[in-house]
Amino acid sequence: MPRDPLIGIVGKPSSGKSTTLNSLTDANAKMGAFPFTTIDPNRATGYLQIDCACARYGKEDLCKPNYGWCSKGKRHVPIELLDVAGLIPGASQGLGLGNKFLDDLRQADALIHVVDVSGTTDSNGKATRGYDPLQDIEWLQDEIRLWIEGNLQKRWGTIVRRHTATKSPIVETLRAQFGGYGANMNMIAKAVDSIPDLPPLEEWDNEWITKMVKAFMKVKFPTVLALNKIDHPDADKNVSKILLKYPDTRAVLTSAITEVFLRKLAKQNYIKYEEGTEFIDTLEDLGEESGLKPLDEKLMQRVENIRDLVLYRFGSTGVVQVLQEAAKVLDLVPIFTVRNIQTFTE
Ligand SMILES: Nc1nc2c(ncn2[C@@H]2O[C@H](COP(=O)(O)OP(=O)(O)OP(=O)(O)O)[C@@H](O)[C@H]2O)c(=O)[nH]1
Ligand SMILES: [Mg+2]
Repeated sequence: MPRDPLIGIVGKPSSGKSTTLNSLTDANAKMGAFPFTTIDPNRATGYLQIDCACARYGKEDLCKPNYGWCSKGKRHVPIELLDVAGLIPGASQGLGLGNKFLDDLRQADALIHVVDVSGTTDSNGKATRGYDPLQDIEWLQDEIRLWIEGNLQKRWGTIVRRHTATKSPIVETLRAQFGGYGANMNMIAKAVDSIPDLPPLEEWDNEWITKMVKAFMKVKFPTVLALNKIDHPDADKNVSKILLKYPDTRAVLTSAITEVFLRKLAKQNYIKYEEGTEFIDTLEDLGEESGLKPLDEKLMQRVENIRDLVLYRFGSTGVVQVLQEAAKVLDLVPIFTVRNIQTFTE
């Protein structure tokens, strides 16, 4: 079987990358209100929820997949998530933790860019107020592009000489260069085809190289924005600005910290919570037979706040939807294999 898809979680320090990872997986990555809490990447498995084929045949009770797991007709398909160190402006030139962790991202099939829309952290992840997160969206893409471009430009002379000597097609030459990012021939052909009037590679100047890398990034690292910290009062106006400026980007509103908290409460049997939904039930809602533990006043107040500020306003904490959006950009097609279509075994 080919490997599970890998999604890289990127963003500036303190935007909530590790919190997002923890909210989607059983990982326990360190989270902290100071930049560069994460240095070495954290990898964990999240589960994408899709409708399982068993439900179409009323075979939910028999469904015991070898791959992922199924509950009541909902298949949970494993997806690998990689939470890396924060990126800051100038990272491609080595600022912050620089290139090291960009290398960790090479094998990613898509990216989730976690943007802190509360405006409480500056571009370096330091605590502030009233920061405009709109700028983060652009410079982060630029840093990734400059990193790929830098790797290409270092060897450009040699690349062109070999390309000319071997009379290779452009896709072949680029395949050798972009192979390190796990790119296949199809992806490179798609990127090349997307650029109109592309001259022969020998004639490319820096502008053409930039165009090529941008096209390559679109294919190799399709990106979903997680507009995180929507529970913060300043988030609304920043979200509106971002959606207005980038109407075509895939963006999902999230409160990763809320999801982490709710999953924890559910695990400790204080609430019933269906991940990705707006529904939380407490002992008060469900009664003694639910087996739930009672919430003290403080916890009750927090749950009420979460209902008002996040769940009722936005419909959910958004993290499950982020994973679903990421799966969409990956163009994943689920295939349900069974040995026998009558008995649905294996
Ligand atoms: N209000 C609010 N705070 C959040 C949310 N998600 C994360 N935080 C807080 O933001 C801070 C940074 O979170 P992390 O998950 O450590 O951020 P990171 O992006 O992994 O940071 P680095 O590892 O330093 O790059 C922590 O204090 C979190 O509690 C959220 O949805 N809402
Ligand atoms: Mg982190």
